[in-house]
Amino acid sequence: QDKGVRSLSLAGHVGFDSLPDQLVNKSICQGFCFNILCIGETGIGKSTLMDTLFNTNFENFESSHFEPQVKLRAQTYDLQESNVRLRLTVVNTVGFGDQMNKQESYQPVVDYIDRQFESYLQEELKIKRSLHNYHDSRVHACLYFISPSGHSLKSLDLVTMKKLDSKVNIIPVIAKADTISKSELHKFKIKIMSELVSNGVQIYQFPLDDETVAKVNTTMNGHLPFAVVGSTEEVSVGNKMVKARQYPWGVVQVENENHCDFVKLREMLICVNMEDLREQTHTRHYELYRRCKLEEMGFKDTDPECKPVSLQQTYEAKRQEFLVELQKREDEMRQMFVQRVKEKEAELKEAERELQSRFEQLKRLHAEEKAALEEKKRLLDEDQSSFGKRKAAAQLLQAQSLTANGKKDKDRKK
Ligand SMILES: Nc1nc2c(ncn2[C@@H]2O[C@H](COP(=O)(O)OP(=O)(O)OP(=O)(O)O)[C@@H](O)[C@H]2O)c(=O)[nH]1
Ligand SMILES: [Mg+2]
Repeated sequence: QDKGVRSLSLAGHVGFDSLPDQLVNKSICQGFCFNILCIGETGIGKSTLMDTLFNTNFENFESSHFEPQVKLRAQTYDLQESNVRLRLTVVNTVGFGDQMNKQESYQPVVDYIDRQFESYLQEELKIKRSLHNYHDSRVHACLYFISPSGHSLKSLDLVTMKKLDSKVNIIPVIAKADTISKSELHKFKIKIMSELVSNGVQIYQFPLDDETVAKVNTTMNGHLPFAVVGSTEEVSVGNKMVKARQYPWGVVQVENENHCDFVKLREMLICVNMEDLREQTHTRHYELYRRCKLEEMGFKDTDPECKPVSLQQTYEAKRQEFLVELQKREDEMRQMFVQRVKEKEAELKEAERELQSRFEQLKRLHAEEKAALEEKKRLLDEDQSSFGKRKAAAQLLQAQSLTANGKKDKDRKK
């Protein structure tokens, strides 16, 4: 008992003993929401079991074995039983186990579950939140359908359940349990449980903290995984019509506990532990997701010296950190810019120098060529003038010889 708090007895009726009833009325008024995820290979009996469990006909789409990747199909229904309204979402895997690669099978399932947590978290973080009329799509129960091989779990089963056990309440069921003999089934159940334990897979345990159901839950924990049979077909047994599967050699009654564990599953999933499944989803699985997500974003409850840190402080610290980082980046960019300008300048200078030297070289070449040409011209001029002189001398000589010959002729005639 708290210090400073005293217990008093009441002298007469006050009325707060109606609080539980107020709670019940409010809940009934609000209605309930429950989301089931069925994981299992194509054609293992997921849809049939859901129809059998809820005594209705959900829309069923048969899938092919040739889906390129696993998809999740979610459908939501409003159901009512007496005055209680239930918004039920059934999510089915489509094409699960038909992929070559195991990761391709389980990853879409993991992503789906995380997406539902994420959208709840986003709603919670809003300034104007409306969680009271928010459609909560977080998965409350995951029925994992094990194929009735009688042998052992497939590695895909183990890997998938291991990936999911911290995110969702896993309830393993052996599907189509009418296809396996009683003694084989017994051994198969033991084998499955020991494989789950040795691989550290945590499946959902029916809770024992509520005294009123502790006994039945303890017994039921010992019957896991439930071996189920689904059928919406009615067969007459004695003078009653019962859900059953009829074979040439006999009838398997769905709701007969000597035939299978269907009734146990319905009791545990719907009648006894639905609220616990909802609660565990919120307080365990969602809480873990939320914590990891907020820590990833840098929020903490305490500083390194274990003193409490408020959201405001964390925000301020983050903001400061961000500003410092921004300043650093800006400086870096400025420096880089200066460096680049310098480099470019040096490049340009180098190019200029190169051009200048090319120009000088060309000028020199040109001058040399010019000088050579001038020399040639001079030589030519010289040649020309000496030729002229020689020509004049020759003409003179010719003229002289002509006059001399003329004289001789005259002399001869004479
Ligand atoms: N023997 C036996 N057959 C079953 C059982 N449940 C369903 N089936 C049959 O298995 C076939 C497939 O059942 P569905 O319920 O459509 O299987 P599903 O897993 O929903 O299939 P997909 O949605 O296509 O992946 C049908 O022919 C059912 O009649 C069962 O408990 N035992
Ligand atoms: Mg189906």
